[in-house]
Amino acid sequence: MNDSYPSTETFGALGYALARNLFSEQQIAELKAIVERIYRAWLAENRALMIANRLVNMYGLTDSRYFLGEPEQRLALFDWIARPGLALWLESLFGDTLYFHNTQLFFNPHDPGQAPYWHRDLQYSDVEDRTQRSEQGRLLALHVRVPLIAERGIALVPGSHCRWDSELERNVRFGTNGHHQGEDLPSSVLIGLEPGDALLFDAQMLHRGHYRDNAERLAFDICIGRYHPATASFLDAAVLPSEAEMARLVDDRWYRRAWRVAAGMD
Ligand SMILES: O=C(O)CCC(=O)C(=O)O
Repeated sequence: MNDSYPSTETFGALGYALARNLFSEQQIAELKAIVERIYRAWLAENRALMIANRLVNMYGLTDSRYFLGEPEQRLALFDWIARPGLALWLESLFGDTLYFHNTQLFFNPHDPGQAPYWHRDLQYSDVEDRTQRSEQGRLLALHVRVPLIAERGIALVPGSHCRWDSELERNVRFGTNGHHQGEDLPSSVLIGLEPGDALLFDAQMLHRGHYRDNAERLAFDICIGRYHPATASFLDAAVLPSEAEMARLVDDRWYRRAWRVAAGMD
């Protein structure tokens, strides 16, 4: 990446920012080796569930259960996530206020006919839609998408992080009044990504994955946020580094703040 961090002022207006070539080939290869090992372990346990429930992602890749006998690899993953290139970029946008919330890995559905779906992330939680709407200006839940394979890509509705749905968007998002969640939305953009790129987006903006045109997909999402009572309760301490592990990390700030959130101290 060149010397200035991208899209500082546009994130506020669009709800996303793209950093091309933020990571080197070597950095992506290191991450991919760790993520693929965890994905294989998860698949070995969850393949039937993945097919039956039509899953397109797994989460909690930093959970200590994936690192039994591999403690150094867990440290490497925490360091990879909070690496200076990423931490400094996010700090330039949001100050030193963020905490590490979780990770997710998005892959293609088992059924190639399965359609992707427009949503705002919290719609799959027990936080009521009207609370999401009224708290929208105070929520900051972010994804940093790190594609491990080139993908075309993810669809976003720019600006939808700071307004609520139009009638059409609402009907599409909930599949009501003859609409379905996979249909195209006007003014959406489809963003193609290459390994090395990072796409930062607001998890509460309208977004949809894109499965067709991608023979295979492996998109590692780092979930980072600012404390809010509606999202803090979803933080699982099992995905956080221990005190001894944090002492060995290059930058432990996102993780220390996460422990404060987990303890209800923020
Ligand atoms: O890429 C996908 O399949 C969907 C992405 C998504 O919903 C998310 O990152 O929250």
